[in-house]
Order: sequence, then C-alpha cells, then structure tokens
Amino acid sequence: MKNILKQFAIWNEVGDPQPLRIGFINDSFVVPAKRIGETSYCLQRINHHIFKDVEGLMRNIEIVTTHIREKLLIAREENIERKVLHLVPTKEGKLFHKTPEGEYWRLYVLVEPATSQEKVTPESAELTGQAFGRFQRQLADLPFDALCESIPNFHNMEFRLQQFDEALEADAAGRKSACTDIIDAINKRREMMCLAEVLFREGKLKKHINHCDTKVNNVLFDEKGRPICIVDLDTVMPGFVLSDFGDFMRTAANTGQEDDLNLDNIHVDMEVFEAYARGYLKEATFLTELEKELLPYGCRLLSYMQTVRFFTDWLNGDTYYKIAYPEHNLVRTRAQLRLVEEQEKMEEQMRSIIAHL
Ligand code: GN1
Ligand code: MG
Repeated sequence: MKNILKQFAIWNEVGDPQPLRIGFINDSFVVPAKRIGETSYCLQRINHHIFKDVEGLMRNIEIVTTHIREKLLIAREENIERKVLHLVPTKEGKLFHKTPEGEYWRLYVLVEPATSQEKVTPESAELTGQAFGRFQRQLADLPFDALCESIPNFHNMEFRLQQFDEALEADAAGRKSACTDIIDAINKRREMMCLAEVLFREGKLKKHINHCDTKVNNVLFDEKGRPICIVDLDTVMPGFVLSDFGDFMRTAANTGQEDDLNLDNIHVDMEVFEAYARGYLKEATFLTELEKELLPYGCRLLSYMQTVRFFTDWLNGDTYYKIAYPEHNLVRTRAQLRLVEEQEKMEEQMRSIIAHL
C-alpha cells in the first residue's frame, strides 16, 4: 500500500495506512499525519465491479467538489477544507491511480475532527435536511448533464421495472410462484410509479444533480453536532430531487428497520418527516411548485423502487445485495412494501405538512 500512496501528490509526511471500517462498497484506509496539526488522508480502493466507469465517476466528484468549493470561497466561508471533500491528485495529475493488477485507488484529505451518525433524532433530521438541501442548492446552477450516470439508470423506475420483468421471465431461482402477492402489489402500482419519468419526457419535471445515497451516515458532523460535510459522492449524478428527498425518508422516517421481520413495527415516523422536510425546504430554495408538490410522492417512489430492487435480487437468486441469511432479500422486500403502504396512508398528512412549511 505504501507504493500506492507514493503515486499521490501528498504534501506532508505520513504514517502507515490503517483500515477504516465504513461502507460496504469501497475499502477505506486512514493515512495519519506524522506531525500533529498536519494533513491526514483517506485512501480508498474503488469497487470497480459496481462502478464500472471509474473515470466518469471520478470526473463527477471532481466537478461537484470544485463547484461547491467555489461557492464556499465566494461566500467567504471559513474552514472550507472541512466543508467539502478535497481530492488529492496523483503526481501525474490524475484523479485516481490504477495499479498493474487493475485496482483503482483515490486519495482524499481527511475531514477532521468529524463524527458520523447511524440513527436520527428529529433535531439531527432537521440539520441533515438542511445539509442535503444546501448541497443540492450549491449544485443547482450546474447543468444536470455535466455529470455522467456513474451507475446507468440507477434511480430510473422504468429501468428497475424492466429488470424486474426480466427476472420474472427468467425465474432463475424458481422463486416466482411463491410470491404472487408481491408481484401483484408491484404490478398494481407500476404506472403510477413511473410518473417522474413521464413528466420528464413531457418537459414538466427537471433533472438536477443528486446525491443518490442520502442516508444520515453520509453526513459528517462537527463536535457540536452540526453537519459540516456531505460524503460518499460515488453516486452523485443527474436525477429528480424527489429521489434524494425520498431516499432519506425511506431510510430514516421509518419506525421499523429496512429488513424488519415484524411488519407491525413499520410506520412513517412523522416527526422525522416533518423535521427533515423543514430543514430541507429552508435551503432548497430552487424548487419548483411541482417539485415541492411531489415530495411526498418521492417518499413512496423510493420505497417502491427499493421493494422492486430487493425483490428482483430475490428472484435472481441474490446476486447483488449482500445477505445475512437465505431469505434476507424476501424479508427486505416485504418490509419495504409495508413501508410503501404506510406512506400511502400518510400521504395526505405529508402533503399538508409540506404545504404548511
Ligand atoms: C445500497 O451499500 P449501501 O447501503 O450504501 C445501494 C442503495 C440502496 C441500499 C439499500 C450502489 O447502498 O442504492 O438503496 O443498498 N447502493 C448501490 O439499503 O446499489
Ligand atoms: Mg453508501
């Protein structure tokens, strides 16, 4: 690993890389500064099986972080190094290093001191809403097609349903016949759930630059519990704002777990919903009336999309998501489907909260 580190244009003396256990997709290592007060780094091996276009992905990150840094400079913000990720280029001036074995590595300046959170409270949900709203606002003047789709069609509902249809057709694991209730539930909602793609083609709904993994653990907080920096930029790409709003609500505004075995645990956490929406709307000043109106729909859209993705993986015989036990993807599917149903029940109330805010 020392050899890999040598490829990058590091500006101070550092110690040996230490493994950092975060995320399931890339491998991360902290590279500590030799002397107190100097820069430490975060070295990452990029999972090029999931992210097949590493070059495009790294260009996306460079565009986004440069753009945000400019905004922070114009606003004369302090501590900019802690507020946006900083990629360290290789000595050849490239954004990543490819080893002869075909591994892809990149280096960031480590944001510190900082902590991350796995669970939200209404207070941290509001702050997180502000952080993601600000992130989108900082990027709102970039044309959406300045970035590539680092995973093609990642949040495209029509594409996810096409994958589902193909999995049904193939029935590779022979699991289809036992799941007709789920198949019916998916099919019943499919037209409604492709609305955003239709509105986009009709020119009514815009694409923006999205984060596409808006979980609370992708926000770094300072010592006072204030969000400082958005991380995990691998999936930053063009998409609908309702996607980012909905994915946070899917993961955080659920009183149960993503893979809860007890479906009765699953309800919409309306306190978290309201808090995040309040924070988000404060900062996301660029939203159109239609986008605001569609935010509650975005919640069910992302839970439905995740239902379809988990179920497709179940039908395919568990080839994409890591599972902890054999029925895991089926359990996840049922839990996400229940969340869709709960969100449908609460949609009126969500709408009136958004209207009020
Ligand atoms: C994956 O690995 P993780 O938890 O960050 C997936 C998301 C899904 C999520 C479901 C690249 O994210 O899109 O929403 O699982 N990421 C990718 O929990 O597919
Ligand atoms: Mg992630």
